[in-house]
Amino acid sequence: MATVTPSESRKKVNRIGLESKEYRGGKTTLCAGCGHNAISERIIGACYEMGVDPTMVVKLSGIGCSSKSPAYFLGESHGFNTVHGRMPSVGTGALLANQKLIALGVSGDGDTGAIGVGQFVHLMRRNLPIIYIIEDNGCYGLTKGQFSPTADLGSTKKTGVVNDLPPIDTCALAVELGATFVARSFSGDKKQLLAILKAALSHRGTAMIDVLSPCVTFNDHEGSTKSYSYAKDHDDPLEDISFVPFFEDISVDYEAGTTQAVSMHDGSTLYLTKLEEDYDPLDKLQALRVLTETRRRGEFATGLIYVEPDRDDFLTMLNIVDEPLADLSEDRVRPPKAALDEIVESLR
Ligand SMILES: Cc1ncc(C[n+]2csc(CCOP(=O)(O)OP(=O)(O)O)c2C)c(N)n1
Ligand code: SF4
Ligand SMILES: [Mg+2]
Repeated sequence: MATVTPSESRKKVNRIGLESKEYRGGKTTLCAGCGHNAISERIIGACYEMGVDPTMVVKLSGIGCSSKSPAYFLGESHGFNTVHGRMPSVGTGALLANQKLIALGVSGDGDTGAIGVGQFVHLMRRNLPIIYIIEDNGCYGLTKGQFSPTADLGSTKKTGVVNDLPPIDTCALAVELGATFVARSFSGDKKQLLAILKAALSHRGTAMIDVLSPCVTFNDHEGSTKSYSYAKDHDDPLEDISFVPFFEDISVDYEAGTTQAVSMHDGSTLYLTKLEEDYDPLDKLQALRVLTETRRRGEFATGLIYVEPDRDDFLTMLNIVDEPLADLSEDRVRPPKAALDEIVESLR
């Protein structure tokens, strides 16, 4: 019989008997201070606290630094790093094959808002049971910082190029298209993001979460004392072109109903407005109004913006059998010859 040492008996486990470390993945290769790393930590925390069985999770992503991040959490789960912007269709296939899976998707603002916008639009309409996180840094981090479709109008790149296109608000788009759970948070707001992720894990339907997540390496500009170029002039190791500067994680904690100004590494300021405690997320018109009004003031509304808890999800609507299609024997998924003959005969 195995003996249990005192330290083993003291290990903290969740409701399915797993320790927090069993929800971890590989070591991150993203830049230090990248908001995406903080989001991975919250995903680990939410799955641990909710007692999610990691072996029943399928992690899905597209292409980008954000889409690499599923490698850094839930190492025991299934994973599919799809083609750029094509996570929704692969996720749909995975859930049709096995509707017992918990689908957890991570995309980027480029992956979702540019090449993947067509798939995103239809995913939001269908209410597939999937958590769809956009790690939103306003740029294509992996390909060195080009503007993405969520970049603010008038924002500048370090080359001085000005973005002259208006941004897509993915939350407003998702609400408008019929998504049944729409939230926004900031990678550095541990408490709020954890709460939103836990709520998303309890939702049956598409849970779309836009998480503002600073790219510390490319989303910067000249003149800032915290910018890449400033650091480059003041730090010898930066002679090496492959050097990526080290930045501290940005962390915030602010009250419901207040606006918090957050200084970003590039010297710019992000204004986050937390929804009031008595805000009613069931009211769709109010959700769209709040998103529009905060955006006009140059702020981002954060919190659970909209939820419609009772709508049938896509798999229920399709009325497919409860058993995973992947487990059905061939005679149950393939009509016998006699049935096919009957159909052909009826068409004569
Ligand atoms: C079909 C295709 N087109 C273009 C690319 C180049 N590419 C790789 S990642 C990326 C954008 C990533 O941006 P985002 O989704 O915002 O992720 P981030 O790196 O900012 O986290 C692009 C355009 C690609 N890999 N595949
Ligand atoms: S380039 Fe930007 S988005 Fe990519 S890992 Fe570095 S900080 Fe994160
Ligand atoms: Mg991006």
